[in-house]
Amino acid sequence: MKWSHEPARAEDVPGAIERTYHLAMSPPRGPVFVSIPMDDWEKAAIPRLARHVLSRSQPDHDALAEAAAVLTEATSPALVVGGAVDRAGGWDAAVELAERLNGPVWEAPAMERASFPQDHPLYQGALPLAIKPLGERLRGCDVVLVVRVPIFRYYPHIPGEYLAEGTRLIQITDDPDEAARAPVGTSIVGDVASALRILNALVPHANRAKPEARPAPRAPHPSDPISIDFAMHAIANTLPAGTTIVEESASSRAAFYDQFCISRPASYFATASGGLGFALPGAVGAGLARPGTPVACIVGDGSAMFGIQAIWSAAQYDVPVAFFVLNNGGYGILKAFAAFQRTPGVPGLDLPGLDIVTIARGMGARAERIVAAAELPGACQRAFHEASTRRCPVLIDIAVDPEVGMLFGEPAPDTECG
Ligand SMILES: Cc1ncc(C[n+]2csc(CCOP(=O)(O)OP(=O)(O)O)c2C)c(N)n1
Repeated sequence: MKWSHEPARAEDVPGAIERTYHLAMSPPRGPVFVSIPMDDWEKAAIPRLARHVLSRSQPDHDALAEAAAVLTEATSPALVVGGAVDRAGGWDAAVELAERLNGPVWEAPAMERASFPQDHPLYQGALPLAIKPLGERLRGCDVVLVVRVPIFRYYPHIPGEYLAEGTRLIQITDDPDEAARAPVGTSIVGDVASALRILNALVPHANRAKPEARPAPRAPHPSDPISIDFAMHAIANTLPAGTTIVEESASSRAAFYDQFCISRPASYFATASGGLGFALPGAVGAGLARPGTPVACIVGDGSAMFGIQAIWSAAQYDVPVAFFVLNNGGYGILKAFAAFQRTPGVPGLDLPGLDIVTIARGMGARAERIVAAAELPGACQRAFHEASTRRCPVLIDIAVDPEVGMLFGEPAPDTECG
């Protein structure tokens, strides 16, 4: 919460509401809370004129000129983009800078939006969500420019070096708090899109060899039980043009990144923090905000239950979202996490007795359950078609293989806090 406030006098309420609005909308945007005592509404307010607050702040030019010089002289620079680049309207500027550097581009771990075309030859994928593997992934880069990325988000604790020796990190962020708490590097605070444009004017096209392209994703074959790779593949291959994707797929996220290719700004949304319950209402919000365009919601069965009533809202407001529930019958990621932490058999991680199709129908959606891989592509097509022609939510409950892999492929290192 950026600010929380209760006005002392009734006549201060309009000003407080306006203040919360301007504060919420100033970078870094975020929630603000104002509490209004219940009898204040009846009091006469002091009239106020509408105001504008223009809160875009320019980053320090000298600091950017120095960063540009460091990037120009680097032998193997890399760019890491965070979701807020897209939010700031910096997608094209990020592509231009990457092409000037001719270096690899990664997305931040657990990004909430895509900020770089994933079919671009410089794109390398998302960084891993743990200290040691992330540091190792960036090993060999002498300068890493991270743009509007918290450095970094980590989930399992795998101790190691934040960055390999010899790697220098420069962060650009519009969030002074993010800059202050970063464990490594130099931070430049200011509007991210402006910073990228200024760097583009200062950094010449480099003469470096192009980094190796990342390996092409596997094309999975249909098999029963439905593998998570095939489920993602089937959904990705039936997406209508211009689909907005809202995703909360926990243990299936790696398969999502493999099989989907986000190549347009503002077309992919996920939770920024990992708190569940974002995807279903987020997808309905996207559908309301973008009438007439397709919306796909890709969500785990556990995550779906944190916001399941959003289906009712979609039905009531005729929002044509196609919901795809990856149903592995439990909290797969937590099972993987338990195995990773050498504590297998943690109770309470199964979700038996849930009939998501009946729940969805009960709230006004059309819904079907798919257990055979061969039937999935057709069901995905039907979902998009029915959602758009009938203008209603459609849900496909996909019974996927409940087997989940180990996080990072092996148990946590045997350390005090690992
Ligand atoms: C509000 C909230 N409660 C609990 C958690 C802990 N949590 C993280 S992932 C997860 C399970 C997600 O299950 P599901 O969506 O079925 O995906 P799966 O892990 O099976 O792929 C839980 C409960 C959380 N992140 N947020």
